[in-house]
Amino acid sequence: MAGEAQSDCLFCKIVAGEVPATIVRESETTVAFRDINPQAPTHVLVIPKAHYPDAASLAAGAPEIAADVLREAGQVAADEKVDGSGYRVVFNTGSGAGQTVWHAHAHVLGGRGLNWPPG
Ligand code: IU
Repeated sequence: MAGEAQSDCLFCKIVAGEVPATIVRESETTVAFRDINPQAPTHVLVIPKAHYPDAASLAAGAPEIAADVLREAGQVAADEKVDGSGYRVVFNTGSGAGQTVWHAHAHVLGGRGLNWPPG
């Protein structure tokens, strides 16, 4: 069923506390933790606790949780004090765009200059 934890999903395991992560924020519906391979001084992932494979399926299946993810991404930026200088919220969607983990997640990147267009 949509949203149910998947036994083979790394991020579901982080939500369940079965895999360690450096958690920086948690809400009723979301968890935010530091990316293990940071691409910027601030690189935090915000994920829904419920399992949806990507941002589009999250937005279609649970739009209120998608809004929670975006709100928490903004809170992470404020907590990390990168909101003043500018930051980026990215949902890689599909392998061609670099998605490697099939549990929806927002990358919150900041603390350095960010080029446009992205690579
Ligand atoms: P992507 O958009 O699906 O490529 O992002 C997945 C991210 O998850 C990527 O930046 C990884 O460094 C990150 N990550 C992690 O933080 N912890 C893990 O155990 C694994 C991946 I595997």
